[in-house]
Amino acid sequence: MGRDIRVVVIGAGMAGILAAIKLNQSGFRNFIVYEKADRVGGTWRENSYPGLTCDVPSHSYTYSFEPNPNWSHLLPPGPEIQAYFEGVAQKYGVEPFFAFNEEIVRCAFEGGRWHIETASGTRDAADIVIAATGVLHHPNYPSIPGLDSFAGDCFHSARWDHAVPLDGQRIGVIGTGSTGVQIVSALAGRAGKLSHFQRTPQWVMPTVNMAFTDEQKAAFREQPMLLRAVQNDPGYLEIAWNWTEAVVDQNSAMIDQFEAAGRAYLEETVQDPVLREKLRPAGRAGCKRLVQSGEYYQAIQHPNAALVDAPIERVEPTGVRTADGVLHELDLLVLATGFRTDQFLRPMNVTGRDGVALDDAWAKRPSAYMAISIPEFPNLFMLNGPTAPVGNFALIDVAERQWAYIAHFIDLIASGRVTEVSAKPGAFDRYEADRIAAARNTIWGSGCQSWYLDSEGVPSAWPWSYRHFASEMATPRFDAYDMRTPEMANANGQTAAAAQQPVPAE
Ligand code: N01
Repeated sequence: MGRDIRVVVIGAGMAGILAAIKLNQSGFRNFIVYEKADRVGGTWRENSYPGLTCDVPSHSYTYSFEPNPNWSHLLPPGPEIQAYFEGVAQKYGVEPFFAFNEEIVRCAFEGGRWHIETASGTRDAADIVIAATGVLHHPNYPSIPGLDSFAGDCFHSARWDHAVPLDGQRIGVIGTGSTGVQIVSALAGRAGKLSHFQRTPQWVMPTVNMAFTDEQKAAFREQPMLLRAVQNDPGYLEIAWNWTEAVVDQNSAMIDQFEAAGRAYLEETVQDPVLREKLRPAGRAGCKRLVQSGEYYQAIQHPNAALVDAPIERVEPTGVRTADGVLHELDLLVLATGFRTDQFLRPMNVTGRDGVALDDAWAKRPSAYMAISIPEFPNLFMLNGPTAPVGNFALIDVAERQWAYIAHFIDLIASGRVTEVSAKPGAFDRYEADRIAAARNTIWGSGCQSWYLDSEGVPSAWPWSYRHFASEMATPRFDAYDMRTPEMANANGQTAAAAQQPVPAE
């Protein structure tokens, strides 16, 4: 290392823990992870609703370097994932690098460094900022008339109040995404009456969440090769990678196969023809994120459960009034209404070179070259940032590949050969134009409403195959970056002109 650089990581979720471990392992000690909450875990800390389960297989939803022989199920329950992240942070000795209850409110690139301020007044200055702030964590509160007038308990699925009783209660759940489906599946046998308010029927893929036996877990513990083999299960990886090729092509045969499987499952599982038609999805499978559940269709047929597909007209003090005039009386109303996914990094006040505001740079839509770097925001690198692969894929693998890419730039800056790195505006513009063109042909652009879409209806997820993503992350195009050298800073002051620099040899 040529100089002792300081790195600030924002967020102690899955990606922030990864950054801390990788920095520490690479010999960096002058870094800190600011976290607004009081412990690690990100989305798995914030979500604690009944039935919370990851629909990516547990051994794939695992850091590559820290396999876990003890996963209880094929699909891991949320609390187990939270415990895994806490355990990994502890095992890798990165806890001393976390600063909890520190919400960053301002990040400004001034005089060649990032100046950081937290809500509690802490100030810091860093050479590099890693944004590991996550995607799905700003609750989307629906604007339903009268919502505030509800006299019972009401909360968003990511703000679960565990003091509120559930057994025997009249519970309403709004939303039929993965979250609403998991909550309804968990509560059907517990609620006195469960009303599931559906605006749009979903494609539901049958999934069996097999428990690992004690013998299997013992074998994983005793045979590291076996554990590695399960973690890198070629069968699962092939389906998952092929799926990423299917979703970027609206005419893919694989999507037809998934639709056939979803239809067959609906026919086989739901007896009442009226209910079956209410549940029948209209658009293409995968347009909204696929819901995977082996329990939901059974749960909604529970004698105490009802699917309400009449549109919600308003909320009244005693319940939800639907457009057919029916008042659904409730003790508890759960808003499983998703997240605001346009809020990357915000509400932080972020300004780049020459005071350019992130809100202005992203006035149209949040984006970043290769989902990593924004022109004129030097040395700011994002993990799971805008336009990164999302949707039915393991975000841990995404973040690990992104880290390998970002590490090249961290090393260059630490070597002292380069002081400032950010995507060139031209490279970013070409990336955006290609990305938007490709995005329109993805399944997410096939005509449904979902959190994948930006304000102009353009899907914001990585619109190419995962193989392409893996290849881009493995071989950064250094010539797409504006890299400033110490000589330029000396010649022109800290804000040297953005000349087309030869790429420093790796
Ligand atoms: O949110 P969503 P989610 N009136 O946006 C409805 C991840 N996740 O929390 O479809 C009535 O998918 C809305 O209706 P419609 C995963 O990436 C992962 O369920 O727009 N309804 C929809 O039904 C997932 O994709 C796991 O018509 C309203 C629902 O609310 C992401 O989180 C588990 C409404 C929102 O669905 C988000 O899932 C759980 C209104 N005013 C979640 N406003 C894993 O297993 C919204 N809706 C990894």
